[in-house]
Amino acid sequence: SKQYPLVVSTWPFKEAVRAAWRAVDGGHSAVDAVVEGCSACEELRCDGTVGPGGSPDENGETTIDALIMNGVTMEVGAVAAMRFVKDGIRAAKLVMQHTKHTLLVGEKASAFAISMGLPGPSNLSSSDSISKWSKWKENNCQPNFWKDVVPLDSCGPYHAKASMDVKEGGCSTRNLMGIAEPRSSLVGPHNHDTISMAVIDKMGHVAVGTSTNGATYKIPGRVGDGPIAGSSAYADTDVGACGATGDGDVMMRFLPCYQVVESMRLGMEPMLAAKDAISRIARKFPDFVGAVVAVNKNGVHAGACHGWTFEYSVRSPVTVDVKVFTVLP
Ligand code: SD4
Repeated sequence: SKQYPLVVSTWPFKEAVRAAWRAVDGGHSAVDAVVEGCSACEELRCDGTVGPGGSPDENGETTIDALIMNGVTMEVGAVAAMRFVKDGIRAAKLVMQHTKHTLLVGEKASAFAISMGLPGPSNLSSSDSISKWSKWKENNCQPNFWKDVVPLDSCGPYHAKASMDVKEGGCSTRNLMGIAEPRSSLVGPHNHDTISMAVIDKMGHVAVGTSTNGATYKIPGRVGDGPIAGSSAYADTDVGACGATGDGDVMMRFLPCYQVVESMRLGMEPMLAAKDAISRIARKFPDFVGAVVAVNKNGVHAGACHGWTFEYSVRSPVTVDVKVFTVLP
């Protein structure tokens, strides 16, 4: 039997699910409901890792990765490492709606978003992100994302690698435009919680979206799985949808959400498809931390995870308010 409209989201992001539910239950499209849901998380700064003021990079800056996908048309819009604009999912939607591109990055993504009417430029740092970053620096910037580069000084290894980084007093460098920017030392760990949301609307149309600050203390310029279609999310109205969260650097090598949807297309139940996608990654990277939530076009859902306990949220005609499901590794 069909159980939609339906909203499924990574983590217990109940307010976000409620916002998407209000939209889809009110007759709005799956795409619009995804925008409402993810943008609620951005405004609430879910877990301090979505929207403004979340997970700082190793320079202390918060940036945004976001994606939206329409499972009817297979159109995708995404922004990566977007600076100075807080509305990630809305920026992704503008890319999908108004351009023939799929992915815009960095300050050019910010300029696009602002030119299309989103607020900005604004500082995405908060007192939380600044104090988190300061503590991390006091703790010698451990853990970090470097494999084998040794810091030459307190400003980190970039200076040994990139001669265009002109060091200034007080740990700052000049960017490629010759503008001074602050520069910290080393890099960071696995502290992440992404909203990845799937919606089936009353027409049975499927859409997905993702919004995240990416990995905490990432190397500036790092783009995770968030804005990559098939990795953090994927949707095909003929089959279903998938959302992912976790160690994006590893997960994006496997396109787990594409894998989930394609497995379901071949007849796998959501549970098996989710477990299979996770185990493909775990076989190569036994230490990775991550999860996927799968939903088929009838609204049957399941999660799978590795390295942590995962929770996902569901609202459908058969749930009372938002129901949170716990998935053990
Ligand atoms: C990333 N996948 O940028 C994101 C972070 C995340 O749960 O999902 N955290 O790697």
